[in-house]
Amino acid sequence: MRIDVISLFPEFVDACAGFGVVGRARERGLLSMHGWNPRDYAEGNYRRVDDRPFGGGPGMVMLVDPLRAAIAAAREADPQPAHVVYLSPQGRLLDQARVRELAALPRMILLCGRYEGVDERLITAEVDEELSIGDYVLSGGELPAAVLVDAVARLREGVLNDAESATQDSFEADAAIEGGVLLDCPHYTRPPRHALGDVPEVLLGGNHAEIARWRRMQALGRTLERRPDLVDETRLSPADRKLLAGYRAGPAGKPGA
Ligand code: 4FV
Repeated sequence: MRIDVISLFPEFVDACAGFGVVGRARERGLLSMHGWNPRDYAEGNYRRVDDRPFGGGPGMVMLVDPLRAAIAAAREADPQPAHVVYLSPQGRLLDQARVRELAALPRMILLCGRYEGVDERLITAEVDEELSIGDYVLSGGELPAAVLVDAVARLREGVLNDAESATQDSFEADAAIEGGVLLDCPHYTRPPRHALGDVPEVLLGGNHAEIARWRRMQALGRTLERRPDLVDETRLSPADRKLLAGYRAGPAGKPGA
């Protein structure tokens, strides 16, 4: 996969995507990233990339032409068609389902805004999709771009090794449920006994069916407790309804019981 980043601080996203599985994916050529700074395409001695908003109001707005030239340069750098994503609070809220779809693309161009945002005419002309990482305001689109790169890269074939496999993650395939997605179950590792508590016996018993059942019970219980918006309880299967009842029935179902 190729990802081009349009940003006044291209080294920012490049740095964020230089560690761990994403960094390794780049070393192994499973992901390539390229930064384009609109200031390199700005006219005049001051190489302006922003100006005051028409209609007044606080802050500055990013100019059309430097961004348009930077996007054009990124497009021309590779013959593959690019899906252009503008990271902004006005975008659709990013979720794992959309991440999975984007991870299947050969190429993306990520547009990172600064100041109050980007001139609307540039968005209309060049942007295929607006995505938000959450209902809060950041000082720039670089962090959201880095979030998107990380979420997409780890789903690319060969990026995660078996131990790191994504399938068991929250919101992932194994966490799929009739009418929703599940949060992850609790995780434990050595030591089995600790001053802070013991690892649930079921996890030490080696009975994989029992372990899978306990993990699904935990995922169900915690999801309904913490994110009831993620699951439509009325659509649970009889088996999951029984598991949930077990979780709610008391300590037996609770972690560390
Ligand atoms: C944002 C978000 C975000 C808004 C103005 C950058 C900032 C500044 N992007 N999800 N939340 N962007 O806050 O994606 O230009």
